[in-house]
Amino acid sequence: MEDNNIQNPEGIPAKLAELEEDEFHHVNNPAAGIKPIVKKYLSRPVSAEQKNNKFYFSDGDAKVEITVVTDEIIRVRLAPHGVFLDEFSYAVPKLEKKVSVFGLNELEEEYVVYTNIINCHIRKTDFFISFSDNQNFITSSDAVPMHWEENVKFGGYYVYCTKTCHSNESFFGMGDKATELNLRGKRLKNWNTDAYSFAWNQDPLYRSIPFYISLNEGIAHGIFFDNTFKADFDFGAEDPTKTSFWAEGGELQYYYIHGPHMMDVVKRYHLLTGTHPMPPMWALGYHQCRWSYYPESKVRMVTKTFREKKIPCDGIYLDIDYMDGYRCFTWNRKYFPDPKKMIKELSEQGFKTVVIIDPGIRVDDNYSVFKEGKENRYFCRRCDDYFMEGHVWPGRCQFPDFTNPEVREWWGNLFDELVQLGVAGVWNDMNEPAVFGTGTFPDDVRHQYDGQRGSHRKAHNVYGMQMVRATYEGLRKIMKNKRPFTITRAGYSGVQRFSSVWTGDNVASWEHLILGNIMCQRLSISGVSFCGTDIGGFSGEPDGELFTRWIQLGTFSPFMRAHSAGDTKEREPWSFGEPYTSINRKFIELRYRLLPYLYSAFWEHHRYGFPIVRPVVMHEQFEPTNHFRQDEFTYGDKILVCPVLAAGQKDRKVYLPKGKWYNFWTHELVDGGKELMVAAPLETMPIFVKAGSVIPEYPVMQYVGEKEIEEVKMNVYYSDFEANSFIFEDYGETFAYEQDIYLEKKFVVRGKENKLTIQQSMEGLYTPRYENYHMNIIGLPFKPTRIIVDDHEVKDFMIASDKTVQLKLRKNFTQLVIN
Ligand code: MIG
Repeated sequence: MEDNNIQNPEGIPAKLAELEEDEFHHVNNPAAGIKPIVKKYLSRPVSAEQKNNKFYFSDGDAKVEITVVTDEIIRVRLAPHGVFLDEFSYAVPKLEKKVSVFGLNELEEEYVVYTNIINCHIRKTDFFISFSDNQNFITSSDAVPMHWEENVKFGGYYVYCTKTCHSNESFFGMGDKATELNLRGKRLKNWNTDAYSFAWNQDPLYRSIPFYISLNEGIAHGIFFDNTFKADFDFGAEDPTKTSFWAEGGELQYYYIHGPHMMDVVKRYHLLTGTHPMPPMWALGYHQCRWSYYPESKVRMVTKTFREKKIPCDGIYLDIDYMDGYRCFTWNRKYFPDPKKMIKELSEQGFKTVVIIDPGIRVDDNYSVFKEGKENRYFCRRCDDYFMEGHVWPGRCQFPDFTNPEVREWWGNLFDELVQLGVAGVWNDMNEPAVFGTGTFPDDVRHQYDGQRGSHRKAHNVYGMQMVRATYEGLRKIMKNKRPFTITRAGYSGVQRFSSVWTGDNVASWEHLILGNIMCQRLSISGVSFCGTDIGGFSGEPDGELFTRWIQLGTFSPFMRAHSAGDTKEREPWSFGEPYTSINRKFIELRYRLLPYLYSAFWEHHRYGFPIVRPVVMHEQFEPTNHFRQDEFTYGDKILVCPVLAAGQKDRKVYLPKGKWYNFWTHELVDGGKELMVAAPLETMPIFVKAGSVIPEYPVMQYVGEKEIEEVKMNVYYSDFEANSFIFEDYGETFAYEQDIYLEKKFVVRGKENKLTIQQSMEGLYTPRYENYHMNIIGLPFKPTRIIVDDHEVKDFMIASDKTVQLKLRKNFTQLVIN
């Protein structure tokens, strides 16, 4: 792109007009003027051919492949000179054909590849590609044909796709971008970057998720541009009538994913790239982190204070200072003389220990990890065959090539000792990869790329994902039937199959609280549901109010961890004194009370591809004003929250989607479809529950597994219509669910003026250990006189002072009728 006006070696300016295409020879012919590099476009398709579910069209030179993947997903690939690369993708592990009815029609003006649901049109005059639904509504269309541009720096092509952008079209997705939720008018880049203290609109950041959702005329579709090179997306920024995406190499390969609902698109994106495995239940609790807790006495002091102050916590983190000279898989014995003993004692107090790991391996012939990597040639090499070195925390380092399956296997096995010491989770940092000074690896570093070969230009964006994959797969093997916990900073589409993520080095400011809220919503609809921010802000100093508001957001982030940089003041939930400590405790307790609800939402994510956090626009995409709402979101599909994002607030405006909602704190029933002013002094935040919901609740515990659960509270929110709820239960820490050992419960709530019926049905092979439910019926509009459970009258119920109806029930009841 920068090389548009190339001059030949003698400095003669290009004379494009005088040259015919055939006469034109690049650098071999210094006498001739060199033609400026121009973009080349597909011209008219002259042939069409079908091979099973793949269709090939050619303009005589370039070829386009259209693959029908499912009824609603079609993949498009371009080969500028007719030769496609081997099928290979880190994002889409296997491309399964799940469609039976499809075919090709040739019409006068176009070819049409069709399924039962969608059509892909290839226009005969100019190779424009467009997609329509079975009502003939065009959802996506090329604004110019697919094109490419030679790049002399690497002797290959930049590849481009440009689509029509409609005047009211909105865009969502793209992972962790630090900007408004609606991406309309933005230009964004994907190139994983260590972005310490990133600013609003700073781009790129740590992850690359080349997937967006478009919303036009109320109809959604998605584009997943599966190309790992440095890539750009332009959502009507340069030209408001065009949406483009392009990459600095690789294939032009994208998936068209049909809606019409945003939720359909997101679910289908998950079908391609996978979902998070079920996390161990403890990983959904509260985590405490800092750079760094050391020595051991400090770790013990912090954990002890949690228990003394009765603030629940499950995870305690060791940042880089636990290592010996920052050498991965070693311990600083001065700070941690007996890690096994410490981890064991922490675990007896209910703490899981999570340790950090970095990709940089110190060049040190007395260090076994380096020695092994060196002997086996596991480290990345430059193309001229020397090992690549760079400086990171340990000093001079070499870096494992995680795109090599043998290296991943080796790396995975290195965790054996940490697991034997009792470590329960691994934090993968600096894996963009980050190198001091230069930022990252030089472009010419070579990667094995699972046998496909690649320079760093191609492997950069997947490096971090392959590191955490190696970590996860290794832990999974070593821990046998126990679920490992991993967290990563860098990632590419599909990283969710291996890890949770945090949004990186944010800042203790209100602006970053706003950003964190947006980024979690965005990550969640981009496949990465298990996400969270550094609560409190990594750099800088929050005051008590900001910290508490951040704890409130974190209570409703799928991953909840407070973290802070080493040069800041202590940052635990009690660091700001009262009233903050008590409010922080109250919200962390709320997190634990809602664990079975979050766990069920996680199952819906894992098994069915639903995002855990859902922006309002996903609930009501037909309402244009919702395209710009980014404060409120639902947590699962029953609870709507709206974090307070500014200082000094006592109330705030909240939009509720249509329907009836209960104020979580007051039980007041309100109508949605409008904005309300909601009280939000520091000790509370706006939380609403959809009428008709059944929300399971655990007793407050200081950590997961502290108590044997004797009964589960079931909060039933009366509705005068029928509503379904769903609850998932299993062992919480094994992979038995993969053998179908779990329980899915369904509740149907049906209310009338003077009658409420609740039905329960169950499916699955798991039996929870508790026997009873404590039913808590909220919002009943009549005074109950008779309660019948499975044909028996229950006399033993109570009406509490807040008018809720309380009773105990056997956990396997099938029908409860209240008159
Ligand atoms: O160069 O391990 O984002 O969470 O505390 C900084 C020290 C390296 C960056 C991570 C941060 C972590 C810090 N790391």
